[in-house]
Amino acid sequence: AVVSPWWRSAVVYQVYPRSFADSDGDGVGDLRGVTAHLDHLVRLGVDVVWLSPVYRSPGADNGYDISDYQDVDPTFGTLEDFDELLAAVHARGMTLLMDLVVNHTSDEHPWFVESRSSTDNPKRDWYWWRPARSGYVGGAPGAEPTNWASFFSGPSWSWDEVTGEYYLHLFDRKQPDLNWENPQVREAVFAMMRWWLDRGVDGFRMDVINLVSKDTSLPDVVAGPDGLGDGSAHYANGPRVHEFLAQMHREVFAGRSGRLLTVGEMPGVTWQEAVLFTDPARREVDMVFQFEHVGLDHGPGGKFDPVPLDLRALKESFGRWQRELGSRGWNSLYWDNHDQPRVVSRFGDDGAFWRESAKAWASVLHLHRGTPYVYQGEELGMTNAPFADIGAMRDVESLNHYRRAVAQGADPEVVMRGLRAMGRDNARTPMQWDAGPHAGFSSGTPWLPANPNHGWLNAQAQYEDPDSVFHHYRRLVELRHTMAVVREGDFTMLLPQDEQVYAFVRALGRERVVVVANLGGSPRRAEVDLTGARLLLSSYAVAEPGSGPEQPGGPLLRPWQADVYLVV
Ligand code: TEU
Repeated sequence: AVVSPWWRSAVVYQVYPRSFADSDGDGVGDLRGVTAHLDHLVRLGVDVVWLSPVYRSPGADNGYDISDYQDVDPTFGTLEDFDELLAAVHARGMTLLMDLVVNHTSDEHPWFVESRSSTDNPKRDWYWWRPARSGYVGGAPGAEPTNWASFFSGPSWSWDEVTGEYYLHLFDRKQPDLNWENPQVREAVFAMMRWWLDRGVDGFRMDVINLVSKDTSLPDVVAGPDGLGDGSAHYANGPRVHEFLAQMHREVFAGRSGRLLTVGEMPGVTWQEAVLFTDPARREVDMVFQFEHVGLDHGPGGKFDPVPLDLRALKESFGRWQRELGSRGWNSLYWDNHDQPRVVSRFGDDGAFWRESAKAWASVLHLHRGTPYVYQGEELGMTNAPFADIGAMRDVESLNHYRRAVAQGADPEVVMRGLRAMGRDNARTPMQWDAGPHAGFSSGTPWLPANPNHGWLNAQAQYEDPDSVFHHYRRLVELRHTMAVVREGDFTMLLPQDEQVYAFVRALGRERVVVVANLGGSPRRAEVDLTGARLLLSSYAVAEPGSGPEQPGGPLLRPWQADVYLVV
């Protein structure tokens, strides 16, 4: 029999160090803070820690703009602090993934400083430099070499006075894209990766790694009213991306042993591409981290113009990924991360049914096939934060969007509504450890204020409450660790057309796990045959007559009732 890789039974916990725990009172989380709180992760039972970037960085995108890949930013500590954290993670039987941000660097990285210095600098070709469009004056509107919009608003090219050319940045202007066509760039990246693995890290979460191969002819795209369009057809899953990842595998990972893990974060990846990226025989990455489901509530005006989630669309999407990656590839499972609003606010009910809806979404996610990710605070049911106005926000994506939308005539209150619902700062407020000042995150003034609900929503309170969201997540992790059917079982979606019930079956041999979840605030009958089923886990502490498996026509589920059953 084929032995499945260790990570098929693993759960990943994402730490966003800036907001996790501050050990020195400067208001910013740090590595010693993470080390001091590892026992929280042990209690939860997770296996892998993914650490968002801690490298040296000017902080234009909270560390996703790196100026030195082989050092720790002083706000987070030192390399010695890092080594201590890594040893402490290993001592607890967990592994640690670094965040690998190599589609772009900071504009303050020495490579870019050199590259921008002259057109004949040896590193000129390490980035994407192009002259102004012919017939245009450099720097004038419309002179950009392509009309691709940046992910963070405005054009994806910035004019550089020094040499009179444009450079490409798919994200902020302080995040110039590396030119992976140049073999020296790839060698430099691979050498840096080997350096971290030699230091003892266990793998990488690879930031936007499917954007590294661009169509070198850089074609224009159909543009909107502002003259810019979505260029992703020419840089997402580009012509050489599989070749680059296979080379990375050979030069960085081949021949190494241990519990290694590689995760490709891939906006715009399709399941067809994902099969190629994660088919073990192709030796590219172990799993993809895809975006289809977190785009389903984006409206006609994009992510900051959200529409209500259509549950049938979510089931169609998740069902297709389950089916198509069934035997050949592997997917990540997530609702939250540092780029997404909090799931309980976004898709659940962070008021009356806060507890039940947080648990319901957790159960649905964790019992799919794939590797579940828990983003710090999600295991407590942390919610979106109340941002009074744009002045209270810090995220570059939100600030750029606000500035540009308002400059183009949008109503500031309407723009704020979109940002309050979807802005990334929602996920970046301090981790809520206890009911004390600043939620126990810092003795100083946090860089982003703690959510005022930390008085009742915090880890300390939840450890002591057996019915808490925290203990629900802990039980879900335990189910994955102890039940082969959760790890490996086949997946069948039930009731695909139901607008409020999410139900499915996992099957392995004679064992079946059935999940029946009412993802809405009104009672709902689920027409699922549960004869002989035994309840393993529910979003409600106490059963109610009629809502259980004994009902012949299926249970009448209470609002946000999500039950996990075992049938043997
Ligand atoms: O994000 C990649 C990405 O495509 C989106 O999640 C993006 O951040 C946003 O949602 C656009 O609307 C990764 C990182 O996770 C993110 O924090 C970085 O800002 C980005 O790459 C650039 O490094």
